Amino acid sequence: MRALASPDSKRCLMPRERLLVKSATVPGRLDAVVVGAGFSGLYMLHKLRELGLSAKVFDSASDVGGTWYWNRYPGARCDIPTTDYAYSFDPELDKEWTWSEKYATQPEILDYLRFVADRYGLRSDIEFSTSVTSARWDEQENRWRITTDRGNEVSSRYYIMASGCLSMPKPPDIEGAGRFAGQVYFTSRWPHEGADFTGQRVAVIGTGSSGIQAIPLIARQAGELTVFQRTPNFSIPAHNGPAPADRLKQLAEDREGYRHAARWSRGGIPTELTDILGIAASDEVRRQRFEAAWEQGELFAILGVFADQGFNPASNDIVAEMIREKIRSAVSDPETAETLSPKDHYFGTKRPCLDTSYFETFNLPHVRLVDLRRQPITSITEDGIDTPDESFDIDALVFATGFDAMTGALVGVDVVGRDGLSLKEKWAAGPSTYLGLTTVGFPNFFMITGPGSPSVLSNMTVSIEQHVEWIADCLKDMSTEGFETVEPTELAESGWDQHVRDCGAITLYPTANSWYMGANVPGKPRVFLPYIGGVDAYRRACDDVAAQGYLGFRMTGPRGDRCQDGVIRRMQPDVAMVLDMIAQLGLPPLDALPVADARAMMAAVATARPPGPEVGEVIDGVMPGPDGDLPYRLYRPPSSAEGPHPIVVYFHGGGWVLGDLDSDDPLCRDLCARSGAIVVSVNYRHAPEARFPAAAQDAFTAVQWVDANAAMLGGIPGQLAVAGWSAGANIAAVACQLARDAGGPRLSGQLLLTPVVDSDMTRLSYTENGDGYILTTALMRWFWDHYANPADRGDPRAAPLRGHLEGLPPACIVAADFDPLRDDGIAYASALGASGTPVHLIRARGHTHTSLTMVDVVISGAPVRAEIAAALSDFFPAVTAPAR
Ligand code: NA7
Repeated sequence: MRALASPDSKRCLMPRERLLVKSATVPGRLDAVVVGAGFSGLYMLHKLRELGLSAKVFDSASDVGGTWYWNRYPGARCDIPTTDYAYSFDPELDKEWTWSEKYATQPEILDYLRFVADRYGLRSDIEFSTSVTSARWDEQENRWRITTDRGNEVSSRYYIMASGCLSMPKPPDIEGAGRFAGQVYFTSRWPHEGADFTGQRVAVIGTGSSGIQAIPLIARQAGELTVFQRTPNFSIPAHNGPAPADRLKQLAEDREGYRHAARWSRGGIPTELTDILGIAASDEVRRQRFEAAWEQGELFAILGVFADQGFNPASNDIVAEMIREKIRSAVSDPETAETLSPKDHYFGTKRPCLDTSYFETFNLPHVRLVDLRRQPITSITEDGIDTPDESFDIDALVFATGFDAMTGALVGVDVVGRDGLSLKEKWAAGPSTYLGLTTVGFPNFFMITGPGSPSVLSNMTVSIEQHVEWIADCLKDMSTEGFETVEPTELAESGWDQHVRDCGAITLYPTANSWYMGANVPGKPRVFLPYIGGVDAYRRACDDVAAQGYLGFRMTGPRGDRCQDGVIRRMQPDVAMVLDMIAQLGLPPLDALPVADARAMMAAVATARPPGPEVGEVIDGVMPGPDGDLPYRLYRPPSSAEGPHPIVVYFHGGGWVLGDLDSDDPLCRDLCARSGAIVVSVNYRHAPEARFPAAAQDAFTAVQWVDANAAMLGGIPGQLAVAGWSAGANIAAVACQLARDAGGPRLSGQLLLTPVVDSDMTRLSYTENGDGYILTTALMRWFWDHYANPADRGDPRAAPLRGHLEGLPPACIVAADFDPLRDDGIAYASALGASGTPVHLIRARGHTHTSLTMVDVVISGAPVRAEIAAALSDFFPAVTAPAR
């Protein structure tokens, strides 16, 4: 082992760092106060010292350790392999500590943190057994005034909460909780001297991670053990033992490479992600992947059996059912097994657990499970626990009832920012943060692993290091540039909150009553608290913020202010993911290909996508066109919706060059199933074989034919609308103008999905989005060149925006944020509106030109398509749409 660093090593600053030294040594005046001496607080203190800043850490515990100081219950271990659950900032430190097991016990992790504290001489700046009770921002001084329960008051430039995500125990919310006269234990506040349950009648309330870890060990001692379970939890065997050999080998061969991979992984552990979809895999593949993950005994393995299990209920259920099977085979009594089998939430949406013989414990004759759903606790009494039918006399009661997670410790301190607003008040309806690190109204205030950061969904140590390093870099940059305060802007914060919500919304997580959702604490707002976009994506966002001059932060100082306002992530997360995946395929741009090859590529891509929803019936046919037959495909709504139905004539996208009846098939199914209308998708003639105005002529002819044959098609005569996507929306809009000019057919509406309505490619959306979102400016140019001569491009049959816009049917226009055609759509909506046409403009926030059509791939498109379908149904007010 290397000699311990001198506690004074912080004074040995490199010349560059000397610049950062503040006027630190005035008693009671500090550069930084940190709350908490766990993993976060210790590393934060170390970094602050490296910067030459004066800092003090306060912790209510009598030693370092944070969560590992308090959670001393029997069986307490981490549930991330300890090879990964360690600091990586100092390779020497990393090499000096060897864990004894795959999942280290609480005493060993606590020893590790003590070792770290001593190695860096951190204790001299930590005040133990001291809680920070309030922190108030002093507007005059630009400093925090911080008071402790020992009556100390300190003034600090920065205030950093390193108070942990699971550190504020949830107060017992059970009738009579304080009444029990025997021994009472909380897993989160276990006595240092331990507990001896030998021969006792013990009750444990709670079957989360803590309960599941503690119960098998308590059962070994207890004379009788009764477990009171409200919600059964998914748990997999930890298969604890020596640290995994493969990881040790990787670390030995390339420690830095391994740690780097962890930092840029999805969850903070280097893991190979699968692209196998549960719904598409064979039974054999499903079983093989599941059993391998089960054997591995790691949370990220079982959470990653299939790529879609976090999103797709059917895929999730495959994994869930296999776990339930395992529970049934482990527990001898079928009724107990059933009670232990989780069925009320999707696997992973409540924190899954790792256990050692948890389920098998219920086979022991002295262990009993009480299902609180069937037999709720009416009261805790002096002697035990009462339920409606039974009283349980006990000697000891263990509460394993969890925490006020993620926000409890933060609002537990009276933190008051600008204008006297407290953090508790600000967050009354749920937390709001920028990057989970900062929050508006609280200058120079940082949270480590706060809500809105990956924190509890990741390997905490990796997330902690990233936060600490980001904060340290920020303080360093501020100092270098002469700024004294930093605070996020409203715009940046609301943008981040939205992004955090968007990321959660595409997963199954918000469906569960979990502590991720604040649902375990009565009265707590139901908000999905962590950021689920991944450690890698999150780190990239934080880095981008810094690289863009601290985008979304206002910095002030004696030399002036700086504010680069903006939103760091506006794109829907699944759209960004799909774009990344497409980029990785390295496909050539369509506009670089001959038309035949471009068509072949599009067709090949289409074969790999999900088929879209079931509809009642699909019929292929042909209709007469101006120059030969036009193929069509008719989609009838699911049989539950009785016909006849309104009809929508639909034209596919593809720049007048690409596409066919198959290309938009999932979208047509989706529109049909959601709106309850018959969709007739028409394949029109394509360029360059048939140039302008062939496609437009075909569209109008198709509309006329469908109108004339509505009854034969199962439609309601006179209830006809047109729809299209992209170039298909172009010819749909043109067909409306031609129908008006021809005096019919009378159309009930036009649905224009990200339409081309003009040949002018100079609108701002072309500049902003013309490169990199599949439909590029170059591709639009390629389309136009194939479709229409320059001289024709101003013709209203090519550019309907330039036509007469009076007397047209009501319109629903969809404009996507990241689409070169966004402003085309908006311009058409406003021009139609100005001409007296009712217009419903749907802004597809965070979407691209193509993403809304990616049914069952881009999940965030589903609510937008629901809105589109509702607008489509509204074209036919006399007809009842199916329940949505
Ligand atoms: P958890 O995971 O929140 O588990 C708490 C357990 O206590 C859970 O089974 C709860 O049931 C149960 N509980 C809570 N309140 C009650 C009441 N009033 N009556 C009955 N049962 C109750 O906390 P843990 O300490 O186990 O684990 C926290 C995290 O630490 C863990 O996820 C790891 O990340 C480490 P519920 O599910 O709410 O119905």
